[in-house]
Amino acid sequence: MPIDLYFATLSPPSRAVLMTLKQLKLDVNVIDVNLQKGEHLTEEYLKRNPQHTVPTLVDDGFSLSESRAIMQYLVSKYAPNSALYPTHDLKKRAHVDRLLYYDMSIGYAIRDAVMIKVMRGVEPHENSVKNFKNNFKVLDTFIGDNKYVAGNELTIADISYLSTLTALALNDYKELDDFPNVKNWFFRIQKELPYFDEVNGKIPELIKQFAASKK
Ligand SMILES: N[C@@H](CCC(=O)N[C@@H](CS)C(=O)NCC(=O)O)C(=O)O
Repeated sequence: MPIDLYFATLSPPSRAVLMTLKQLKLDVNVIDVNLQKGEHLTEEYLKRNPQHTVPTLVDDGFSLSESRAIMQYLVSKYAPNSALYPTHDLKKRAHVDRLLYYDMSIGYAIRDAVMIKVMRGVEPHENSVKNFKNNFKVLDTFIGDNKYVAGNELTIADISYLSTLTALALNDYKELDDFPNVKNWFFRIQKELPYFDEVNGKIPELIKQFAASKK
């Protein structure tokens, strides 16, 4: 039975899950959900995911939301203890988990300091800008000289952060200039992933179109 993924292209968490499925070379049935048309608010969708968010995964009748939980589930089930999510090594796994949680802070920081202009038409509050800088400074420190976010091997944390950071395409990634480790990692690692462009290649254009449509 193929895995169903309820998905929206502009949604970074949706793309993080799709990249994880591709990294694991799993067959997936991608179902586009049009959020503008409210397709995530139907009775049928809410039964699947009361949070009414994308992504939602349905695997063999098991329905799951929250992209990071989905990525953890997929690797734990289909590639247990792979470097991608080292399920049997408590400390390594805890470090990946920590980074996945921190990615949520990064996502909110981007939303409040960058996307707010597009979504609400207002300038970001100075505290949001400060918070953005503080969060990215921490991420820059986490990455340091590492090849990947969590160390020497690709993990689902890389995939999650890569996707989260694509929102910065809105301003051609100029915010990354102050965070050289993040910038270097972001542009280097995406080239290593053969599916990155297929999943994310159109985002810079789409995100700018979306911003223009909100003006
Ligand atoms: N923390 C969630 C966030 C999911 C989320 O907020 N998705 C947005 C699109 S990026 C969505 O579905 N919004 C519609 C809604 O909340 O009704 C995850 O990582 O899956």
